[in-house]
Amino acid sequence: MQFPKEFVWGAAAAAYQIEGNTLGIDGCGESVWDMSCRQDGFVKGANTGSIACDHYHRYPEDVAIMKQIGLQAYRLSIMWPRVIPQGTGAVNQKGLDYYDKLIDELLAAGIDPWVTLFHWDYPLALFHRGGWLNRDSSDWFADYSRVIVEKLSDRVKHWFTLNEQACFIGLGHQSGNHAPGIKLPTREVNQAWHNALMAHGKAVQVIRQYSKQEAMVGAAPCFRTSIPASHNPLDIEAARKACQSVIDTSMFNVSWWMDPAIKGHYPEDGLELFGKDAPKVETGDMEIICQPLDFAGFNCYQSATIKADSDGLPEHVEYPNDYPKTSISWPVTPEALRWGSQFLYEQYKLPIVVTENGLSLNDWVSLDGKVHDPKRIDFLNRYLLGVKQAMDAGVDIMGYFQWSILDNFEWAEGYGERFGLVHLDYASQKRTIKDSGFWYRDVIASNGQLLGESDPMQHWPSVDG
Ligand code: GBH
Repeated sequence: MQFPKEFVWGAAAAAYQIEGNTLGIDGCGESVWDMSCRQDGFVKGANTGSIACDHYHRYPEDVAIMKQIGLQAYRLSIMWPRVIPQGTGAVNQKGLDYYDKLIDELLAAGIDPWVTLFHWDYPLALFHRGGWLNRDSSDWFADYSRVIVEKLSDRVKHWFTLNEQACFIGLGHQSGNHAPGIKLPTREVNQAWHNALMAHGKAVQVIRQYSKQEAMVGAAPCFRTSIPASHNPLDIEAARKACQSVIDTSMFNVSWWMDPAIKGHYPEDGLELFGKDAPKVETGDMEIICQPLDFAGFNCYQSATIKADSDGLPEHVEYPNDYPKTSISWPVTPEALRWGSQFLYEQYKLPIVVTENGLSLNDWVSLDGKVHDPKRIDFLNRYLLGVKQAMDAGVDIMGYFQWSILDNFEWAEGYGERFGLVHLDYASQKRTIKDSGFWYRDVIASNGQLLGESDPMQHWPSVDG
């Protein structure tokens, strides 16, 4: 099993999920997640991100663990209200210094920092000024981005603008189960969507203009992917179609994000589907949104499986009741990476970075003091085979970031879902590297040679019955 020499092996996390120390500590401002966490019943177990993994104080220990695992790169995010407590205006020097020190710590450990500007911790003060619905929101984001880029770009080369717009708009403003927890009519959801796309475009411009070195820029979207039920060309074509078109009014259609960002226009089928609820586009908007990118991020967890019906149209294949699922109840579908990467690459022709992939299990520390998580090893192995298969099929994949380095605050699910390579005892803040963490260390050290050669398509899971 040969991966290219330049293939990047990393892991990821996000500020609000690991840092803690949000509520006024060292001048940190509040985010919409701080607000939603206070709301009765919003987060399971009434958990909040106010302590989380206390990474804000314990980052030297965590970076040492990353080094022990041998990470080549670490994808982190910046908490906007930690740096600019009101979202715009005065900079909190302590907050900015924190990221400065974190970047230095990573570089000293030989780990390349890949920075996401926004991973959902939207400044509460800006939410009260209309948030993403306010047409000024993209300028607020651009101003914030400039502060970060001017401070860190002498050392940071790889940037992501927004993490999963489909989630922070779709789950945050449409279904309402993520912060800020509101349910807007479709028209307004789309306007917030459009403003977030504008924010993406302006942030790319800021990075290009103010970076102190040549920067590589992308975003980290998530979306509905599909796997063909068999290698029959009709099934493959149906899966491609299901993945590439706008099929519903959810925000999880890949082209609804990627077409504007990469091609400079909303997709026709989406405009037709949304009709009068489509975003209002002003002159010049698309030129801002559509900026040249260096790679396409891809957050990948699960996929639907699609076969061709008698007319060749996409038809969902239901997973049987006993189909393997993660603890959060997502189906285990390794080929999501095999086919998702290919469909994305065909459509947008950008090198792909797998910006997130992982699974939640109910892990615990065993009596021998270790965390045995063979299922996670198996899962990651299978999904990584999917990456390799896509590469063998000609898809350009630059690297892979496991989600996540640490067990952490899983948003509305609270601390009940553990995605980490490293176990967190939240009461004592003790870290324990799981078996999968040691396994990933060996995978990295062997540049992927350790992965088995088996073909997940032929062995498991089989939905053909
Ligand atoms: C990511 O969200 C986040 O970036 C990260 O912060 C989080 O901790 C991690 O994953 C684990 O959840 O197929 O149309 O039904 C991913 C959340 C999961 C949201 C899959 C969309 C299904 C979309 N996504 N989900 S669809």
